[in-house]
Amino acid sequence: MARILSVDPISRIEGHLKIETEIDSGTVTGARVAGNMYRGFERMLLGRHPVDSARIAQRICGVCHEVHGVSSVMALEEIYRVTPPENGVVLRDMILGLHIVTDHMLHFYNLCLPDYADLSVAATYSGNDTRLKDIAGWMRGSGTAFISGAAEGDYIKDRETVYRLALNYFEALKIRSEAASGLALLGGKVPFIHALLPGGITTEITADTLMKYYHVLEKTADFVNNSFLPDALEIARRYPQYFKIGETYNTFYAHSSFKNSKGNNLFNAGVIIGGEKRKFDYAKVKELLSASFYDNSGKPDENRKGAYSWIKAPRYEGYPLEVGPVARFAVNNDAGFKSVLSRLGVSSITSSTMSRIVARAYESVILCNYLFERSEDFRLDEPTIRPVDLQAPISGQGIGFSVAARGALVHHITAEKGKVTDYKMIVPSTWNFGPAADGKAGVVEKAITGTPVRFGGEGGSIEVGRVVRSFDPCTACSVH
Ligand code: NFE
Repeated sequence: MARILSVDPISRIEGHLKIETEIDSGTVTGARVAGNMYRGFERMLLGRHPVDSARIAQRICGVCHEVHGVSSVMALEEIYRVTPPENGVVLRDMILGLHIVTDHMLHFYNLCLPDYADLSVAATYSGNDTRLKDIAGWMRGSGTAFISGAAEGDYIKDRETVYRLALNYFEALKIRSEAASGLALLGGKVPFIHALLPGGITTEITADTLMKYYHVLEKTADFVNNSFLPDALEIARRYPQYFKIGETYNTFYAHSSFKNSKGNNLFNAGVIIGGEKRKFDYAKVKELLSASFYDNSGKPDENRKGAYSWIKAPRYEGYPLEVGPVARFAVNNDAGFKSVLSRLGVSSITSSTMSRIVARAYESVILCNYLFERSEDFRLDEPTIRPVDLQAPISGQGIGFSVAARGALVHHITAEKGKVTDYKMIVPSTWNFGPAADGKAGVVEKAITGTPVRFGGEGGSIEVGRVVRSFDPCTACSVH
């Protein structure tokens, strides 16, 4: 007989997400994913001067604030009809790229790794390594969830591996914090960069600033190459079954991003449906509301019949699409990622729990390489901004097609005489975590369905947790 397993809220993610699964004979036969909060940023921006949006919209999320600033500023630049000087674009790329790498590190080590490794084993360390002694002492003393409360499951427990992973868990936090100071040097502050304006970046960049950025980039790249990618590959080798678990519709969507000085993109835009690549056409995107707590005009309606989530359901010509690093690689049929997968015995870029985990680590490697090159394009004697009148009573429409760690991001601003009259964001986690619509399950709902469940008591099923967390959920963003 089928049983219902409900986890609310699911831990180690951003925001409040409820996962409800129906399990029959040890397999998930149906799933509902519900965003359980409302933010209202699109409504909050109405009536304000459009320039305010690049500051306010960053507050959507404490994890990926920069991305909302950049997308918003790109939309504003269309309204102002201004193109930033090359230095302004280089700085944005340097900010976005380093942010995405450290966001991927946070996901892998601090949010997702406890699904695979029993880090509490590190509490038993009794050797002479002072760093491990510190970690063991802290774990034994604090009674954290490392020691108790983890869901039942098939975890890595061999000491040497856990010791290494536990060290890297903490090292990742340190590197992320140093990288944040590198981002603050370029963006004025972190979180919530305030140097981002339509026309470029206001920060005064000196040779010293660039050296400091370069220094944190080197440290980050060193960690990514020598720890992050090897650790992600180790998890992939130990859990190969997860290349077959967590598959979505294999429909993908990505924007172009990270141009170099020769005008080539690291990632090109596109949509993949039925294995075919198509040109992305924004007019084909619709947010469906039948299972979301909004009325047909988009106003919040907590009593809507049939609704179960505060997340809307974006569709492209009716198709739910997966976004994120795997989507970026799939749309670009990326040879490097295919070669990484083939060394793991996987013959093509397809959606799965483990392909998402490996994609983030590999993307971090290529982003670091890109950032070394990109920072060379900065010219100390040239401007970083083409200033505009920030109080001008501007009118018009602008759309910022940008990139975030979790996928393609759109900020769409309509303004009339210096006031926002409509603000629409189509956000990565909305694509992945949106509910069912028109009889089609949402992307993550589809991924969870079919998951074999061996463990699954009161704390939830570790297998379902692995599938859900492989998308790096951000409910704060998804409900914006
Ligand atoms: Ni709040 Fe975000 C990213 C955006 S997720 S983390 O990456 O945009 O939708």
